[in-house]
Amino acid sequence: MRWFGDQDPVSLRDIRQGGCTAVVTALHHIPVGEVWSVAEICARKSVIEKAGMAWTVVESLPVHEDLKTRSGNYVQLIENYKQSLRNLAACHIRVVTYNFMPVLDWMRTDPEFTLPDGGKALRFERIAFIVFDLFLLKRPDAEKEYTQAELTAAAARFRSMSDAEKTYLYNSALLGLPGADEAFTPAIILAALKTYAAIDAEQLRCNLRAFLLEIIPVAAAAGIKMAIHPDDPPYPILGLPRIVSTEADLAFIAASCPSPANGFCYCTGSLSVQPENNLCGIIDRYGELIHFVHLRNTRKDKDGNFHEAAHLDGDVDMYAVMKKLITVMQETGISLPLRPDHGHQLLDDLHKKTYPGYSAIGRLKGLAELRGLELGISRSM
Ligand code: DNO
Repeated sequence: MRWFGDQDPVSLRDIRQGGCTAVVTALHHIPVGEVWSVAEICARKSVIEKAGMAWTVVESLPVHEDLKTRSGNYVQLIENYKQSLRNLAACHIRVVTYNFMPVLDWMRTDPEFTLPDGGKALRFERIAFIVFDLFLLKRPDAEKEYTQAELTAAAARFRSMSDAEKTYLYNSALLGLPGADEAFTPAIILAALKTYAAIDAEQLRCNLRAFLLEIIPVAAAAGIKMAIHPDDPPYPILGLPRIVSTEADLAFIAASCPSPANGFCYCTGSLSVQPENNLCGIIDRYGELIHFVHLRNTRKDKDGNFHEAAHLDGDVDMYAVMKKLITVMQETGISLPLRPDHGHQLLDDLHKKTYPGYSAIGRLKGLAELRGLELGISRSM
């Protein structure tokens, strides 16, 4: 399971009681772009080991915006990134997750969508997102990206919303901004978006390729496998290009710097929202480059809305995915680190404030279901 460090309301003891043998974490207190020193990495590692588990995967070693835009201080930032990789390797950490999403990480419009059983899930509602874009953020020219029917529906929705609902939507949409505890004003966000004014998908791809050509050889030499996380949701938003959304994107990344170290975080929740992605086909074609697995389910509708469904429910055929992953593990002889990605807020979770998606009980339910599925399939193969 993922652990956010000492300030995470879900403790290492909770995680261990869930049956985990390892945690996925990051040095969230170190500002993005600074080197992760051996001392800091070792300190975190020993806290986890004292709790009876191992630190096997970094999620994430964040990529500074200047590296994505290849501007400002990017030359030094690349050196820092390489040094962090070497330091992680010196501490025997072998898998590093990262993403290349401009400005934002994930995006939802409602982190407390109530399910029929009273549990809560993360949801993306397209019209609410358009309301955020047009009327709360007031992004210049945003209306050009939506259909007339969507614009009309968004205007009607905005008129019907109370001030409290508007504030809730605004805050929800910004939860996926790195450092989201800070107060992000529309002016700050619009300024960040503006840094991509001259960067289209093609340019961002070139920047990613340049980044890979620099860091992958260092990772490979140090014995680290890099795992790029797909875009969530997997399409452009707020006028920003997104280039890790489809299988074609994965093919571009793999071909940009061919190396076993240049791999993927296979996130079923993110990839499944793009209807063109064939999740089992991706494992067939890229199984050997999958270094880390996020298992999460989604339920989407024809209007572009989706919510996070229970791990064995939803549009992802988790049985088929798990079977393919087990086959890859048997063929390669490598046990892939796998975690339940997100979970509903259930039972006592409903009275606690955790990182959105990272409740204790909801994730444990997902983990238990996934482990049962894995054991059942592998015993029968
Ligand atoms: C959300 C996560 C992402 C992921 C990063 C990886 O819950 O899946 O924030 O950690 O995109 O860099």
